[in-house]
Amino acid sequence: MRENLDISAYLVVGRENTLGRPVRDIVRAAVDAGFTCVQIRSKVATAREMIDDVRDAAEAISAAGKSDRVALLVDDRLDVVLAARRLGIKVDGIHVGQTDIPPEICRYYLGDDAIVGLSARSHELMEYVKHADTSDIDYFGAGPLHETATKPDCGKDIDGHIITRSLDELRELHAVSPVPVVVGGGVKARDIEALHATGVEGFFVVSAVAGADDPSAAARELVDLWNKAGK
Ligand code: TZP
Ligand code: MG
Repeated sequence: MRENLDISAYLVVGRENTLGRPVRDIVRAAVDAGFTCVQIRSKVATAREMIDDVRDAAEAISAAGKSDRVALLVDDRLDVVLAARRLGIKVDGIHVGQTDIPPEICRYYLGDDAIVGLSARSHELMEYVKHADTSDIDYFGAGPLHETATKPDCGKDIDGHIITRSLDELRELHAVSPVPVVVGGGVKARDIEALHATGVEGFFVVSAVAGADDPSAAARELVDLWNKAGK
């Protein structure tokens, strides 16, 4: 568990999301702009490629002088986190989904200081979040705010329909969740002010930064909007 975890501006990125640009450059652009958390997530990279991308991301965060403030997480791949750590790469934790390695197992292997994030269940979300055992998790990921081509099955309910989350639901989610909540899925600059007003602790994006023509400018705009909304 982390006392100083900041999930307010959270970049999720893999090599399939960058329009051919190095993951390192996208991470550096986001962190320089004020993003507070980075997750390496790839459904195409091999384990070795994931380790390389995690190393590059850690180096980009370090080069920005933010290794002690910006958390670096890996989606899903406990093996990659363990291997990266064994290789001396500073990885802060993992983000898992409902059908991935259970949070308590991640906690066991990564230790008390690690960050363990969990995607909240889509079905009966409020009831789930109210009663979930959060003793091993640092935050919930929730969404989607909008349907998204980046993860077309995000929010799929048991009947196969995609359920997006309304701002009212996110407000309630924030109120009932025992742990901080970060919301993503189709999030763009135009959503930030309203998302902030729900009280959730942060937003996460893939394409709004990694797919932007100018990732630095896009990241700066998102961070500025979030920070301004907080005033
Ligand atoms: N988890 C839920 S939605 C999503 C992930 C990783 C993808 C969001 O991508 P984008 O491009 O910000 O819509
Ligand atoms: Mg997963």
